[in-house]
Amino acid sequence: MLHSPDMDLDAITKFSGLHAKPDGLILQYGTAGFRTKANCLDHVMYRMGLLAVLRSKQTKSTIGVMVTASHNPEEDNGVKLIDPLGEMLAPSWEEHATCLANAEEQNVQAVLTEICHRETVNQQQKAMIIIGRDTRPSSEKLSQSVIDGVTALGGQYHDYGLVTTPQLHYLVCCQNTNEQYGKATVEGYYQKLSKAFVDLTKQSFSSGDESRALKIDCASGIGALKLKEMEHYLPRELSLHLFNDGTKGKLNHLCGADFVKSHQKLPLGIEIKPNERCCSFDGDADRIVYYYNDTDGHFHLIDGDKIATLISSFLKELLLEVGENLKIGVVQTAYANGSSTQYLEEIMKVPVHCTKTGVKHLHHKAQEFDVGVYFEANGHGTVLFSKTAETKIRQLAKEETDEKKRKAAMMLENVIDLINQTVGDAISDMLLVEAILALKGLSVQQWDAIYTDLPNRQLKVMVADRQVIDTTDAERRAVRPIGLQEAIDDLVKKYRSSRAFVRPSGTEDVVRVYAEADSQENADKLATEVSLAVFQLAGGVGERPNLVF
Ligand code: 16G
Ligand code: MG
Repeated sequence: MLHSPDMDLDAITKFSGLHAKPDGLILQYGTAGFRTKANCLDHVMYRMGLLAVLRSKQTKSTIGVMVTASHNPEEDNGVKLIDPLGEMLAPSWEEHATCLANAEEQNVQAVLTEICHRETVNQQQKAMIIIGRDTRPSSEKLSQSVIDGVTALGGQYHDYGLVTTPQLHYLVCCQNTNEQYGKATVEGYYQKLSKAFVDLTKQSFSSGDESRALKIDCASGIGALKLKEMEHYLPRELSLHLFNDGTKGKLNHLCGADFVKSHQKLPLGIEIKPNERCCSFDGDADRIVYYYNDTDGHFHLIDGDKIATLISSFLKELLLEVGENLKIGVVQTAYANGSSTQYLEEIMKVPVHCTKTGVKHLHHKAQEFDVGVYFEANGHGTVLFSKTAETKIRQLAKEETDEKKRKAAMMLENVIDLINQTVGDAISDMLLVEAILALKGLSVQQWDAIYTDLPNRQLKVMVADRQVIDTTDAERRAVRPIGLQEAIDDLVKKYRSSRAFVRPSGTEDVVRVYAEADSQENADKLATEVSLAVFQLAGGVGERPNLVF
């Protein structure tokens, strides 16, 4: 076995004993890091502290560690590592993370040594880790375990304490770009975003527009704390009313973006009048959905697809005015409503691409465009500008003599500074949406009316082993088990404007089923029939799916 002479093995072992792994517990670094009940995670936190040090040494950069379980129940927790430019951890390191988290106590050292060897980690290199956490009661102690891991391997750290997930991504990026991306403080984040927002909205707010009210359900999470801090930086014309602000109520319980999206109804704890514009954040403020109630009391959801459509049509207009042949593209997943894809492709004439579920896949694809807009229907998304596009836009904003063109470039420059390009960010997305609505003078109903969502239904099916389902074509078709796709194809044929797909969840032990059709009744029927096919062909357990709507 190889030894890394400079790793303080005694220190690792000593601390490791204080953060013992429960026997037999196996966890996976999934689409969003490790996630499970908070009381099973102490050893994982400690070990992710160790791993972050190795990753920092290898990349010679600051690495982030975020303690959160996002939209999961308050009793859960989780952890994810953030790579140098604020991106998700590289896939090969996800594997190391899984290996290290699952190693039995006596093998921890060997696994660390193996990772150092495989990744040629230079032990002499300094390591710097920055740490953040959400508002869960368990988060403070768990982030202390991360710190124990970092210090056991001689790494330095800065604990930012309570921050949103996207803020930590921002901070990592700032640290590794010599603060070119922004000042590496939470205040720096507020300053950068609010300045861009003020500049972008200057013309609309100064034209005597009355105050624009927005009601925000903060999921009783970190978003509330951070919005309260940020409010002082924002113009008074944007009046934010916070609900579920964490002073009472349980995190994510009957509220938050995930609840609103999946139940398609108002969160608890918010009071709204007809046609008032509202939005919900999730527990770590990296997702946002909008909604309103009409005068008949009907609830209308404006999900990630509609946010992407609003943003991309605004950007496309500006890009046309700038006229530099900068290409815009939209990236979605199979969950994107069929109407949104059709609208983007056929009416807006914007190329649309579909990737597998999970931010890292969308992010990766969006990097192929000059301007890549990516959003999941669940409200996670952002806009990426290529270096070339950014340079060009900043140059035009400064030097262009054609007034109209320069103004468009300046607005694009404001968008570049306003949008968090490291990851989807509820706060930054909200400010961009609010700016666009103000500039365009659009009401929430007018925005909603861009296109009509096809009725849809999502269901879960319990199976003995969800990995028996294998998919292709960005999860839109099942290749295993044999016969399942044919069964789905036959069912889809029975309904108009219909579509359905199944995929194993990356975060829960279930198979997810999605169906869309011309009416809610048909979408419900199709989803149920497809669930039954999964149950029969993929080893369903427990109760057989049946129509319950
Ligand atoms: C995670 C992903 C999210 C995805 C969701 C799907 C990140 C940061 N988050 O929350 O993008 O939509 O998983 O969950 O990548 P599922 O696999 O259980 O359907
Ligand atoms: Mg989240």
